Amino acid sequence: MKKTEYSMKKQSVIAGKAVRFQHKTQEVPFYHTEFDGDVFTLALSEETAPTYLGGTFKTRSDDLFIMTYPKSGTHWVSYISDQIAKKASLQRLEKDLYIGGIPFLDRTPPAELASLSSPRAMYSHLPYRFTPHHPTQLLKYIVVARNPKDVAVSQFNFLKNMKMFDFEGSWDDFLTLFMDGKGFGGSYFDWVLQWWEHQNNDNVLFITYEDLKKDLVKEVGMISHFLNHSLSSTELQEVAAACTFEAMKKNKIGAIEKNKAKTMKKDQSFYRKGIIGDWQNYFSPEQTKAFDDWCELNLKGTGLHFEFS
Ligand code: PPS
Repeated sequence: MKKTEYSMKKQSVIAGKAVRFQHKTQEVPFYHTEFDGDVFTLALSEETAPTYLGGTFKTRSDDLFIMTYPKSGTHWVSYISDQIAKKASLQRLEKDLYIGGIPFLDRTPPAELASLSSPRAMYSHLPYRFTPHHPTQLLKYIVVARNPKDVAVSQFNFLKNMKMFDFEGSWDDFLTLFMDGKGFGGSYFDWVLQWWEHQNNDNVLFITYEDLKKDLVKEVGMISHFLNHSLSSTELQEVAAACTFEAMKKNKIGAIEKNKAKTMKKDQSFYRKGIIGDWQNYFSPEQTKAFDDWCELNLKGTGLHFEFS
């Protein structure tokens, strides 16, 4: 495959820095963005990249950002936040590309986000350094992390099954890409550890996919407390019931699932398995050993631990 075969041949410039949008290259064989010589395997658009990579997004003091490395629970926590907001009588505009009333920051034109009423909530895969911050506004961030083995498996299936990404490689090819920091979202550990450093900040709630799976009602309670909405225990149960894997799949939550005949390859659902430990069906013993060593190297001394089953 020639390097430029799938290039959209579009280029824009942010403060003298080149941004290229490419579907596939030999190095990263699925849709990605190049900025200032770095590869960002992010779903930015030509319209949004200058604002987010250029750091010019106009925040509001009551903004909420739901931050995830892709395939870590974005839809889940966005929809939980949306359901909590509804219980707290917050009216948000619902659009086809949103999860409930929550837009995807990375692909939503900044002018559209500026037109939304406060308090806004947005979800994003941007790494810490490109996430909108403000020196005095106490913006809120819910950060969702998932164990990297299940993230890799979930991403592999997503990239293969989404028409837009059209990844044609094998599981072995993908795992090499992922461990090289070229999965969708870039380097997994850079992403997670940069947020983990801020996990004790008052305006950051760091939660895990595995904890959500273990006790959804408890985590819904933590999220609503963080958002300053006091819901009754019945309301918490109702939100949790609306946000199970089965309920979200049945109700086709999110644009990808809603439009799955267009977005996904034949017979695939965005809501694939929704479990902890599917990695065991993909990793060979050698891959498990190499991946465990890689995790140990990256997590050593950080205090961050993951549950893999
Ligand atoms: S994306 O594309 O980055 O927005 O994907 P994201 O939403 O982060 O992650 C998708 C995976 O989360 C699973 N999922 C859930 N698991 C449990 N409960 C609920 N309610 C839920 N909603 C989504 C989804 O099935 C994907 O994981 P896999 O392992 O592929 O099934």
